[in-house]
Amino acid sequence: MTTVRDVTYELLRTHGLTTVFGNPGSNELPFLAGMPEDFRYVLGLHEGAVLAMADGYSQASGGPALVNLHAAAGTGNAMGVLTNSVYSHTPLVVLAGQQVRSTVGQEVVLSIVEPEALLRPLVKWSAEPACAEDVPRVISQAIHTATLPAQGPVFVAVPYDDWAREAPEETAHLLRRRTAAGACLSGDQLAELVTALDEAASPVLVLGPEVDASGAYEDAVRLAEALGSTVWLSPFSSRCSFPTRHRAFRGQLPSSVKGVTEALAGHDLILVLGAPVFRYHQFEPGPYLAPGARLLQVTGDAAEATRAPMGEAFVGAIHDTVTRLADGVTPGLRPPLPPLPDFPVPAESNGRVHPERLFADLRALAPADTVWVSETTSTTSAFWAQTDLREPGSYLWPAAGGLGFGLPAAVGAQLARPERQVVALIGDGSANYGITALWTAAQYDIPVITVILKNGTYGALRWFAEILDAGEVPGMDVPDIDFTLLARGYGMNATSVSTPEDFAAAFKSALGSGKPALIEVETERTRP
Ligand code: TZD
Ligand code: CA
Repeated sequence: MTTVRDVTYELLRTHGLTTVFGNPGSNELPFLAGMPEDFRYVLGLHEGAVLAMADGYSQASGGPALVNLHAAAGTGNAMGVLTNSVYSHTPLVVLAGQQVRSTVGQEVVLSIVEPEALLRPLVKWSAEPACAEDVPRVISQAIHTATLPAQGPVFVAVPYDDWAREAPEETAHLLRRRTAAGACLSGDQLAELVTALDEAASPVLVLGPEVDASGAYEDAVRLAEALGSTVWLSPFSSRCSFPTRHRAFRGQLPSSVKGVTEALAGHDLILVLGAPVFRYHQFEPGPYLAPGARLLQVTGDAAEATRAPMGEAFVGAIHDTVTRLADGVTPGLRPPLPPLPDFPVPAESNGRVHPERLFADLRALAPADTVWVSETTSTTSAFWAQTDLREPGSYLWPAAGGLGFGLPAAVGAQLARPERQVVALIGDGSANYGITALWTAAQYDIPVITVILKNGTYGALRWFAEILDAGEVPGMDVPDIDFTLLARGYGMNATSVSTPEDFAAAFKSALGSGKPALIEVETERTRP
């Protein structure tokens, strides 16, 4: 007899979903028991870490990732970091174990009440199959829904007595199903964009995470060079879609209305590719656009197009659009841009390492194709000033600012990309939300290097409190945490340093070891 479970594993296999990120409970045991040998189960000790590991894995691999969580409690634990997956458009297929079908209505212990509602509005789609026979089809639907544009997380709750039921023969069709999306801009739409770009006196590109995620990074460089335009990353961009030392690169846009408008002043045409318009954060009102500026947005996500407060939006595949624009615009209309100035000289380190110095040193110490996963909130300016990212897929950041992403996402990214070194840059506040992922890295021997920037405080919040003129605020500091003890407790090598020289030695030794390692660095306080 072929069971619902047999067909489901076969289905997961056909979609390449043979890595399961999970944390188990009784409801999940019938699915997990006797997992086929070609599957690998990656255990995380807290569901936030499980989900963020899967997210990092998915973003680094470019494909969907499978998550298995326990009932409502385990699923709920993952919700905080799931806020990021929504805005990074990460195709996560989250399965949770539901209680025995006939008992759910009684709300027996571990039943998920209203499973469709549990993760709303974060998931793109959620379901509990209407009967056991429909489980494989619903999971198939979930995978296709997560991976068709605009990609995003989905949720399915499966009653645990369903797995052993006989699968109807017709479910075999699911194994051969495919779905494909082809919505590219029409020739007329593209011509309109090309004309606008050619006729603009001073166009500027604003690139969002979708450019890097869709594989359009190199074409974005071609487009910028053909246009002779400058390039910004969109505010709060969760990926880096352009080489940061290219002469066209101007950095990441600030996150307030006023800041964005000022940064883009003087451009008559703003072309936003693969980003919302805009992901503002800091409330600093002002005009959305400078007088005379025209804003055109291209995005693969219709919701990003419709909710923007200004501009003209086109909804279509980003990679295709960037390629055709790079081919279509008239090159050489504008004078070449001057080269970038040298890196700024980092501030002095006195007794503690200044973040600018740390990032400058890392630029020299780490391989050029390092994948940086950053969750260190008061050091963003220092990072962009000192960093030299020159490859696609070099940077991940929590897309909704939900902390607890960075440390586990780096573990997942390193698992997905063993050929590239992954370095996590994590604040001593942020580290605690996802700290248990150190154990997974150690147990599965995933050689990620975690650098903890220890300034003893929630630095970004201190800065924000000043901006809001909030006066004294409780709960701003996080003194007396020894991350080397925590890391060793989870089975990982760890060192603590307070000078650039000791950091360099520790980092080289971590790189050479091929083992996961944590380096705690006593850092100076700075502003975002
Ligand atoms: N909880 C969660 C899950 N996400 C959040 N974004 C916050 C709380 C609030 N928060 C921020 O937005 S930044 C920040 C907090 C607590 C401080 C992080 O401190 P850090 O980094 O040590 O990681 P810095 O460089 O000292 O700011
Ligand atoms: Ca801190």
